[in-house]
Amino acid sequence: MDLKARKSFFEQEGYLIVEDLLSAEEIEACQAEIHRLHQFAAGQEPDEEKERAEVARRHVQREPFAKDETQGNNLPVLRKAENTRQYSEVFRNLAQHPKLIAVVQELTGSDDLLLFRSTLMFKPAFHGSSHGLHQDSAYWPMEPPNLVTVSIALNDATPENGCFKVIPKSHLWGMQSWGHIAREQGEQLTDRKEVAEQQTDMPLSAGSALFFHSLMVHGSGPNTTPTPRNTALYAYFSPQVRYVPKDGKPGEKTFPVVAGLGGQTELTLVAQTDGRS
Ligand SMILES: O=C(O)CCC(=O)C(=O)O
Repeated sequence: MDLKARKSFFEQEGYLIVEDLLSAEEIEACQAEIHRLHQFAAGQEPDEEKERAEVARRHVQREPFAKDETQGNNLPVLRKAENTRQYSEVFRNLAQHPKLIAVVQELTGSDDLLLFRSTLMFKPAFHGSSHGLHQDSAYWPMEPPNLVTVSIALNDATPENGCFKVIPKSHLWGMQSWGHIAREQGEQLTDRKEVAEQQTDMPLSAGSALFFHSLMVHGSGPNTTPTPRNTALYAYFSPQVRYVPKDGKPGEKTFPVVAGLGGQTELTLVAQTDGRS
């Protein structure tokens, strides 16, 4: 697909798969860092990594439905790690990978990009639970709801180990109600029977990536296999998107700049009373 075709596919379907975005060496470096973050979560860091490990520990979440407390090597069973760019050079650099940024610039039509989210999603062997169908923009204080997320597979992601499921074209449905996200292994991904059969598996080989619109309905199944399914997930937006926090949330928020904007490293968006920032 040429660039124009990729953009129009994304606009129509709400998602785009780009194969082989990362090299084997880059995947290996990400996997090694994931192992290190699990060691940090277990308090197994060397002295020179203490400070970084403490920050990382504040951002990891244990798998809520794990059958055991630990997996091999006494490492904890984790579900995710948020804000990876704060404590991981590997994942800070990955957020600005030139191949990744080029696709997001193409899909948003903007040379200037800010980073909304930098996360690792883990589906540990046998333990990984499901993510119920949802729309990300329902949870994000950003208007218009027009962000682009990428999920980069760091292992092969299959229907059996919990790859993404999307409902193509659902980014055109507007915001809807979906119920809870964290679901046990045996649970359906949605209680809405009328849409359940529209879910489509998005298997990815390691190093390939799924880009999707922040209004697209998506989720993922359980991991019932001996193979983990780990992904790096980033959400990006152009400066046309405004920060519109709900009551009680901070009136301004600083976001990292990952491309353009004259080379500045971050930008503070101020929420204004009329909803504009
Ligand atoms: O990676 C997954 O399994 C699902 C992640 C997801 O849906 C999200 O964080 O919005």
